[in-house]
Amino acid sequence: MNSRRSFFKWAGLAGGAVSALGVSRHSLAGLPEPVVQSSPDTMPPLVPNTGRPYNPVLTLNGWTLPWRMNQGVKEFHLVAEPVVRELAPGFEAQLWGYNGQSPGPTIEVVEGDRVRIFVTNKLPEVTSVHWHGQRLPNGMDGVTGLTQPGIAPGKTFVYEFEAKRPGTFMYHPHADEMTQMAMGLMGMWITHPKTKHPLISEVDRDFCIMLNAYDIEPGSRTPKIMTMLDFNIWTWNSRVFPGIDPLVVRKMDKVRIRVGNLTMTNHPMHLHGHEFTVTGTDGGPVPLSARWPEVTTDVAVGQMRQFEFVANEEGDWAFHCHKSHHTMNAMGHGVPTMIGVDHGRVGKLISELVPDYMVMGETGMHEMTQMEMPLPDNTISMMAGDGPFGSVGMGGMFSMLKVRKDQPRGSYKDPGWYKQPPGTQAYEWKGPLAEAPRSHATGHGSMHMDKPIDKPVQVQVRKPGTHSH
Ligand SMILES: [Cu+2]
Repeated sequence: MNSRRSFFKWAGLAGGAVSALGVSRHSLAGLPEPVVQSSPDTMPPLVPNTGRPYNPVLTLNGWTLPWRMNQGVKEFHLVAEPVVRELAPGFEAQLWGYNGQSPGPTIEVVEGDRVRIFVTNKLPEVTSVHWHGQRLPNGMDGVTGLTQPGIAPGKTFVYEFEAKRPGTFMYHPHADEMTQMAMGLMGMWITHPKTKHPLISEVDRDFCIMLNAYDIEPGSRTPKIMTMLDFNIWTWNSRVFPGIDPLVVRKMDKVRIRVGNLTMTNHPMHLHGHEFTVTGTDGGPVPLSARWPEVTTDVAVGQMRQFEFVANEEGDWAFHCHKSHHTMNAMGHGVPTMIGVDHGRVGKLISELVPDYMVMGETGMHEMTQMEMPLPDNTISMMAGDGPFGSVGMGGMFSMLKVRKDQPRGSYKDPGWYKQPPGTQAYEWKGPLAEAPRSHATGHGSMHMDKPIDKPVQVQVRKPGTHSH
């Protein structure tokens, strides 16, 4: 078996930007040459041509790490290193990642595979890799200080174990986790079943999304690592909308979406237009008797979920985290609520002190989606993304499921905007509007009032201190 050659070939397959120079120079006794990805584009699924066959996943705005077979062992090489990640066009961050990107490449293996992973540390401090959710020998669990010494800068450690159970997993450091995860060191791991599994469906499309979050001040490039909860950049695979690729499927495709959460909060993942079933959790496939249909499923911190559905409704369907602050980008945080505030006088008074003061948010925040406001360099407006009918008003953890009947099988090419059949779109009512009857009667409470209220009372509530950085 000529695994070195196929390794090289796959490196090429995984996208033009992958560099695997020098792979052939190394003998199988040496380290596999690390494969590096310089592009944030979604790479096509990496179809295996050595080892057991399986149906590969698609990592949105990500890629799968090629391997080499070495006497029956699948060998991977991860390099932990500083990377520049494009979070969306025009918005870059200095993160820590693996093999050129954050998150690191998805690792795909098959149940029963013997796996050997070389981990080289090019960070300025010790690291380790914990294989989140796996059954493995204690000494391979990657907890610095507890199961192994930390991997010092410049050193390479070897992890080796059998991928015992099929499912969706993650990998991340277990060394100065607060810093290293806030900087983007993480990745997904998929173990495919080795034979037909009664609880694991064969699907036409299998998507992978890692939920991560950063706190990056508008105009800067490096995440703040001390942040505990107040992150301002909510990402899928270290991308924000409109930088997240759509999930493109053919009508009637069976679709699986795998989600892992390494942020510091939970994310209710919500799909429009379809019901899905959670078919797998951290612990593996869910028994059939324990499954129920949903349109939103919560993914808590440190959890993995996989859910499935048949894409039988054509259209461009929103798919997003349902926490509305998580579908906004950096500029949307730390802005006071201004709804109902008469800016006329306030604005004038403030502009005397602050010449560039800008009135905003009086009628809500939608106006900000279109705002022609000078942004600091290297950031993105809080809610962006134009659809066929104007601004989508979304950022962060948002994308679309694009279902088309004429999408070629296996093609992930963006088909453009859905053309709604005539008569199937919400429309403006142009007829007369009747005044709705309103009741002005005092309600019946269990305790009567001494003196009836003769005019409406308005209450102004001012919260102590606004929430800003
Ligand atoms: Cu969320």
